[in-house]
Amino acid sequence: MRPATDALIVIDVQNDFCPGGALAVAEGDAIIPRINSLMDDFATVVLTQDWHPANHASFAANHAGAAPFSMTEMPYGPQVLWPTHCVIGSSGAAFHPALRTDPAQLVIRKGFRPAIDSYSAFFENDHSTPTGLDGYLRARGVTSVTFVGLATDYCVAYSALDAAKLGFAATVLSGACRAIDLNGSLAEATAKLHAAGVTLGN
Ligand code: VGL
Ligand code: ZN
Repeated sequence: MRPATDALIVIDVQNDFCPGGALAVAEGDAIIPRINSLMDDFATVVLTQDWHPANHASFAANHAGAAPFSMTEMPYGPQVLWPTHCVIGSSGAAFHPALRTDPAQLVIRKGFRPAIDSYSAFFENDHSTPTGLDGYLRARGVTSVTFVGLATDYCVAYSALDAAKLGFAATVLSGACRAIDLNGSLAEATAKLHAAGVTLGN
């Protein structure tokens, strides 16, 4: 068992990010047994859930003529236009059935505002609208956070970068994550994680 100051944050292990899902990450489901057993080592376990309304601005389908995986400009900066995924209440938005959810004390839902995407578990993509996770962890005395889940180069990386910025000791266990790797996004995310002092483990 890790010290009570350590939390495990499980990012977006949802059907739509697993094989057969709307935004499937290769081998996304392969990490689940490892994540399930890691949960036994942590007194604090948080799950995140990507949770978008059908009219969400990150969906290519909501931009006339836009192809999935193309880029657009949002008021807060560049944004990938994704295939429609993790629509609120859909089976694609549900946690993968093999993922243990009982050990989690908190589920953070993110990306529910139509006009703004939210990769990070801490802040939406404007880097200023909070999800509340920072306050929750601090109130529980957490100082160190370990990230696992999907996808390494988007929601996991953004979460770990924000954690480091907020002063938490942050670790990403790459072996318990899988990446989308769109146009070099995995190499870019890895470089940013190193530069931010995030520990990369296996
Ligand atoms: C994610 C793209 C869009 C993720 C979520 O969980 O990494 N990626 N929404
Ligand atoms: Zn999303």
